[in-house]
Amino acid sequence: MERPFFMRELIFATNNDHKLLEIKQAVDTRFRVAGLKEKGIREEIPEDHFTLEENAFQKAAYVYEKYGISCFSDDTGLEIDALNGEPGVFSARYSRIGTPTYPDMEVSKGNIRKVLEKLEGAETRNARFRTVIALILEGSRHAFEGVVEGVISLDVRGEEGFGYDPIFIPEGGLKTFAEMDLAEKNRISHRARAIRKLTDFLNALDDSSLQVK
Ligand code: ITT
Repeated sequence: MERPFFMRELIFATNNDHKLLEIKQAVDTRFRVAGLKEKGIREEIPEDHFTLEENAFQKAAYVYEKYGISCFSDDTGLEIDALNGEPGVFSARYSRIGTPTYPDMEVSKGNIRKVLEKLEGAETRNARFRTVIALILEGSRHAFEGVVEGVISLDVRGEEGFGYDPIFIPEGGLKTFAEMDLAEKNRISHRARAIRKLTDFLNALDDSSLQVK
C-alpha cells in the first residue's frame, strides 16, 4: 500500500557529506533522506564511545533528544586484522591518536599513511569495513549492521569516495573503492548493506505504526 508522505522523510544525523551522498543514492525512491545541514542543524555531534553501536546511538540520541525528531545515524570503522582490528572505532582520527603522526597533513591522508606504514611487512592485509546504523523511531532503538570484507592495497589508488577508500579493495575484485563510481561502491559497500536492512525494516512496518516524521 502507498505510504503517507510524512513517513518517507528520514533525518540522517551526520556531518559527513560523503556519507549523506552515498546514503541518498542507496535508499530506494520511497524514502527521502535529509542531512542535518538541510534541517538547519549545524553543530558537531559528540561520539566518544568505544564501540560503533554506542557511537551510532549517541549521535542519533543527541538529535532525537535535542530536536525531538526520529532519525538515524551511521558509525563506521575499518578493521585491519594485522593491526588487531585498528583503526576500528578510531577510524576518523587515527593519525591524531597518541603521538600525532602527520599533524600537517589532511586527516584522511594522514590516516592512510599511518595504515600503510603500520602494515609494512605484515603477513596479511585482510580488512573489513563495518557500518552500524542506529535508528531511533519515536524513542525505540534499532540497529542495522553492514560489513564488506577486503584487503588493504599496497599503495594509494583512485580519486573517488572518501576516507580510506583509496586503500581498500573489496573482495572479489582488483579495484579500490576509490577507483569505483558511487553506483559501483553502493552495490557492495558496508554502508549500502546496512541501509538495505534499515529500509527493509521500515518497509515492513504497518502503516498504523509508521512513526518517522
Ligand atoms: P559523522 O559521525 O558525522 O557521521 P564521521 O566522518 O565522523 O561522520 P565516522 O565516525 O562514522 O564518520 O567515520 C569514521 C571514519 O571512517 C571516517 O571519517 C572515514 O575516514 C572512514 N570511513 C567511514 N566510512 C567510510 C567509507 O565508506 N569509505 C572509506 N572510509 C570511510
